[in-house]
Amino acid sequence: MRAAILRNTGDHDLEVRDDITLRPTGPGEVKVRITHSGVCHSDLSAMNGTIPQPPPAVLGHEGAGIVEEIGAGVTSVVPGDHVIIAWSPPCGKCKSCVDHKQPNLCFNIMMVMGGQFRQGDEIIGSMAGTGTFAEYTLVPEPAVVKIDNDIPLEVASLIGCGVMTGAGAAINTAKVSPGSSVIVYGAGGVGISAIQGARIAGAAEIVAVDMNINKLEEAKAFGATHSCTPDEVDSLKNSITGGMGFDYALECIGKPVTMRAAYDQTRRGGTTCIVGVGRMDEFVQFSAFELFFNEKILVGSYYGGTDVRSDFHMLLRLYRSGKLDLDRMITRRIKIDEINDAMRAMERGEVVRQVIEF
Ligand code: PAD
Ligand code: ZN
Ligand code: ZN
Repeated sequence: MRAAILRNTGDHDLEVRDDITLRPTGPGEVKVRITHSGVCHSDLSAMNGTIPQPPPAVLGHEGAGIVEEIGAGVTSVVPGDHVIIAWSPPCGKCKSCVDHKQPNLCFNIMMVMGGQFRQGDEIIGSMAGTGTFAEYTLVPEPAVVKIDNDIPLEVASLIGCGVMTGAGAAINTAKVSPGSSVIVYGAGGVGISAIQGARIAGAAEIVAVDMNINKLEEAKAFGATHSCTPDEVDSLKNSITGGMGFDYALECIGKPVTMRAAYDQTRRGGTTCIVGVGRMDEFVQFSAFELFFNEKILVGSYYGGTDVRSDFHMLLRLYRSGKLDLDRMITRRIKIDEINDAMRAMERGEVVRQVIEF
């Protein structure tokens, strides 16, 4: 089958091959025919080493498709079911899942995912254990969430990462409250989803910040009430918040400079939510005084604080009722052969989401 592989960390291009196979479906596993995969910035970050991903690996982690085959003991899906792939699925039994009620942080399933692809005898890994830049993948049962067959699978694929992450960061992690002011750094797939999450949560003002001016109008179509480039933020802060700062700032880029800016634009006592993924060897500085003095809540958001078993359906209900716009988030539909062009377009900040159609 066809798949896009990262051969070495730092490679500029993925290798699109047509001789990749899957190992046989084992007990508790589900083989999925991937119909659509979104292209998330984290895939690019796996290529350049921002996100550690041992090569060789089939990239892609934002996918949906149709169950092809189930292993012994699988009960939640049957062949023909439509599913969204979850890259951090809950085991449902551990401390994270049960005691802490943070199933997004469960490692038990994630630890055993991956290693499903082969090129000849060579084992090929997969991004976050999922590898959705391939015609088929094989994952443990908790990593598939069954959805209704009438949901377009291209839309469903986006929920697998970017939409769940951004909307979940606003709704679950930051817990944006009605009538509040929100600033979102980055208007890519994750940032646009955070803007939509803030709108759904009832924010009064939502400021989108992006250095790419094409994104500024686009962000307004998804619910931003204002938009600006980074150097124009201070004047909007003054006019919207009287200089106090925003109730919530969500960073959806992954750079130290914008993480620091998000903290600075948060009002005293407000919430700074870091969604973007930066490098392990990059740092954000805070003075030892300001953390106490400002009493800001500084919180990371991993997969939008989601419980995929319920939140995917929550987002799909919002989509069906017209409150979450997913159709217009798809800037471009591509074939797997165009994946490297898609990465370049994302690097240039030209797109909200590109979806690979298999
Ligand atoms: P994207 O590339 O689609 O969007 C990023 C946006 O940021 C683009 O519109 C850029 O123009 C803009 N931008 C870049 N640099 C700057 C800057 N210095 N100032 C202003 N704007 C800038 O990415 P995405 O939306 O797919 O992903 C965004 C981040 O979220 C990225 O770091 C990704 O790895 C991360 C992510 N986190 C999780 C999680 O679980 N926390 C999940 C998925 C993605
Ligand atoms: Zn992602
Ligand atoms: Zn668990």
